[in-house]
Amino acid sequence: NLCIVSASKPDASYLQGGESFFRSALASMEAVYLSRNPTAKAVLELVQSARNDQICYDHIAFRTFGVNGHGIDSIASFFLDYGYTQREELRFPAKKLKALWFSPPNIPHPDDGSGFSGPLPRVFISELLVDQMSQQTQEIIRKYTEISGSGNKHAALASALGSLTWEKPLHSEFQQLARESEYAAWTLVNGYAVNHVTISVHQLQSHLNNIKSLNEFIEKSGFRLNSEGGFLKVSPDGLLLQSSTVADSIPFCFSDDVTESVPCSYIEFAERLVLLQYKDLPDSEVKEFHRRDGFEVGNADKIFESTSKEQLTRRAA
Ligand code: OOG
Ligand code: NI
Repeated sequence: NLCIVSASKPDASYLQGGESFFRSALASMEAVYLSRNPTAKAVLELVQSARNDQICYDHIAFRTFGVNGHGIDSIASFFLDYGYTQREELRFPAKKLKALWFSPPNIPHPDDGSGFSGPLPRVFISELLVDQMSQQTQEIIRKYTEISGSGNKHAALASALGSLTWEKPLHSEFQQLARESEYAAWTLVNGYAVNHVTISVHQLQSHLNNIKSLNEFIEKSGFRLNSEGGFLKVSPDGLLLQSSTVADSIPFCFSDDVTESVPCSYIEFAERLVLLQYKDLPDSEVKEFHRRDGFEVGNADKIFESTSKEQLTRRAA
């Protein structure tokens, strides 16, 4: 039936022809991320070297300004065009944020692929509820999103290039945003840059394939974990375990020539345990879909703090 076929949503076969393009775009986003975030790069190398291991990404995350088409949709459209499916919404009223996550198309992947050559990751995209900010903060955000013109239509390109779609702000504008929402200040200077990638802990082959060992290993190696609500974040059902490093920071030259160090990105770790109904499956038969899927508001709320001043300036324990 032609009608149904033409109206149907892009599926795995739609991705196939464009798959290598899609994966190279992700690889460019990752290259920008690794070049700006020495901790993320070093952690990936260390975890990989533990047993010449391949690393699967559980998810990749972006932040946006929820105003005039610059919100979640701006970067989500790229993933939707390549076969991703929109899933649940998460709300963070105190932080004035909302988020959506997207699951990847179900396509065969090479067994030996690491990073973005392996299984495609979930995507987690959040947006600042700009309307709920103070007048002063809204004006700054609207100024930069407006001068970016159609920048919101090219969010994925901006992320792959490592460019902002708007001009650099004044230092005082960054400070105004930071006082009210550290998320807003982060987004103003990082734009569509990858906020973090997340290592899929249970998919590691080494002894680091449980999050407690991995956390110990990360700390022993001299990296700092986000301590908000405890190093380990556990979902109420006990099946989604997450932790993250404290973000790196990078000198940023504001448009008034003030240079100050600003937070950039971090790396996260997620272990998804096998769902109760599959608990008797032999280990060798457990696939990703037998495990806890999705995200958890309580975990995410604390992981957002990985770029906060409080975490960045925390004294090493
Ligand atoms: C996202 C924080 C939440 C998760 O996996 O729940 C998150 C952010 O910092 O932008 O990554
Ligand atoms: Ni995350």
